[in-house]
Amino acid sequence: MFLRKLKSAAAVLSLTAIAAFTLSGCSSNNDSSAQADKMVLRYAENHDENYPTTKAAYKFAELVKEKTNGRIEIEVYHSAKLGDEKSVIEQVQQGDIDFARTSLSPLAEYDRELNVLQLPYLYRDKEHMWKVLDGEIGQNLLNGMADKANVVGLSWFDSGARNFYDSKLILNEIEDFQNLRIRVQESSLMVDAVKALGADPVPMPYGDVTAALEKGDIDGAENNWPSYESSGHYKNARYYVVDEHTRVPEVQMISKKLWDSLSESDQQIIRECAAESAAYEKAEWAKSEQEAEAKMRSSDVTITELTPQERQKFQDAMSSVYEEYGRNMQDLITQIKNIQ
Ligand code: GTR
Repeated sequence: MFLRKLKSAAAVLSLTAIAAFTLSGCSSNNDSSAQADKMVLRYAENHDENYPTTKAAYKFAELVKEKTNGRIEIEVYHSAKLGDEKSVIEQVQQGDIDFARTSLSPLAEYDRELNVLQLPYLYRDKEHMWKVLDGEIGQNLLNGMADKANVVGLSWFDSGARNFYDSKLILNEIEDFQNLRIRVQESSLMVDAVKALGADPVPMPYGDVTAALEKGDIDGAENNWPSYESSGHYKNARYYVVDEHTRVPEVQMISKKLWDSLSESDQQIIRECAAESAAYEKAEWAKSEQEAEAKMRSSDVTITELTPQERQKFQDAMSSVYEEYGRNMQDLITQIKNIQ
């Protein structure tokens, strides 16, 4: 009910912004029409205000405001104030929310090809992932979102590598996962990946995980260092295994409705600012990843590493995921793996 109210309020706001823009046109630059051209747009982010992706959202808003002389103003709603990721994606698709940053994982439910970028153990390391994202493959997949996911992809953000953690036992080997209730993102690929390890996947929104861990409704979850730390998951799930099973890029996006209504020069500005904010996020990410890891290592969280033999077993267990999600994308997967 609340969400519905929120959605309709959002729709009214966005439509007002678009209407104000459309009615007044965009070619005149005298003061009164610059005022009439003014757009106030909304950007959804699900982390708190100090998280690197949120800082990048603020940077993006600041750059857009600067480059349009204050004509386009973007308000950042962090901490999932506009809803969880799945609902935010749907609101962006409907044009009720103007901009968002979400994980690629839930977005891939609408554009299945994106799953290729989050296949377990796909990249050798961070540099490898960035070569893929910054190259032709990353650009094509970003461009493909407009038709397939009905949102316009603007840029990729870093989100490091994801690791498992739980509250029951130290995770050293694949056998430890048998029947563990592990929360996953609302992503069919992640559901199947966790099943392939012998665990019991529980998809749920990010914002519900802390309470579910506290209540013992789930035994564990998986995420990168900054999310593990900033969400407080570590307070209940004190066993963390550095298995780096996936690297899931974040996506900065704009609603297609809004995009199609913008002038070419505004589109150009938005693209430039998205690229600039992505470079900023990458730097903020690197700092925050190091800090969160150091903080966790100096806390009483028990951190284990996988032996190379065990890592190989995890990788082998993912063959069913590759069969299902890599179907018809064999060439693309090979191309990705071959990028040096
Ligand atoms: C984080 C990501 C969030 C959300 C979360 C999750 O790493 O930044 O947007 O997807 O993971 O696990 O739901």
